[in-house]
Amino acid sequence: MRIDVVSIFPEYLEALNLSLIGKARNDGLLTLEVHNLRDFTTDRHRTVDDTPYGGGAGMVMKPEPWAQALETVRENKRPVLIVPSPAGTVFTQAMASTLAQEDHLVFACGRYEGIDERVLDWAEGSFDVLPLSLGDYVLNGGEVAVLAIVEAVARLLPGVVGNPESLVEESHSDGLLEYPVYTKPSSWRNLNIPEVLLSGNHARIARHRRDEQLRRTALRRPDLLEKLDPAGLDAADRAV
Ligand code: 6GU
Repeated sequence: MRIDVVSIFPEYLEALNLSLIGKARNDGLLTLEVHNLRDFTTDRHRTVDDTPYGGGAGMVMKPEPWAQALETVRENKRPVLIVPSPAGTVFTQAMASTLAQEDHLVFACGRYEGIDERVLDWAEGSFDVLPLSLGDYVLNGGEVAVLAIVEAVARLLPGVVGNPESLVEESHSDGLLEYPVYTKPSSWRNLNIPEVLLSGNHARIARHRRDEQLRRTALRRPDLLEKLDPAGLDAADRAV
């Protein structure tokens, strides 16, 4: 997979050199380039923003540098152009799985007052434009969202996560939150792990974990339970 990120704060994206993503890049599983939007300006001051038409607070990102930057990174096919924005569709694990199948993702980091809307209209001609939000709160710019989205997508690429089984039993992979996990010692500061985990009875352990997933999801994320397909629940699930 190829990823290009365009930002006025390329240093923000340096975290993508670290850990699993950094290793995936070194191993050639992922090609990732960060571009400074100001390199695509033509004026002496490298101006990227201007005041909003119609008035109002803050500044809006000018269209010309964006068009230059996006034309430069596009190459030939129709990449997905992800525009992080609190006004986007909320990003989910299902979207991460879909995006992990793509050849080329381009991220356009705007400040939160936003990029001139015509850039997105124009980009529709040669990109699949996807405005994405991390959730219902406001960040100062798209960079932190790019870190989150790139990590969620890149860890699903073949070979990036050492043990692919760890991708199966994790939060959101089956529409539920993950069950709680424990390691040694079995008794710590007078707190004991659930007895069943020491039983060696794999069916009972699986049932216990499933019950914990359901309980935790009902408590913390009742909205996820509403969305579950009832056909995926067994009689024991319904009893929890
Ligand atoms: Cl993707 N961008 C910005 N600027 N703020 C956000 C967001 C994204 N998601 C939640 N808040």
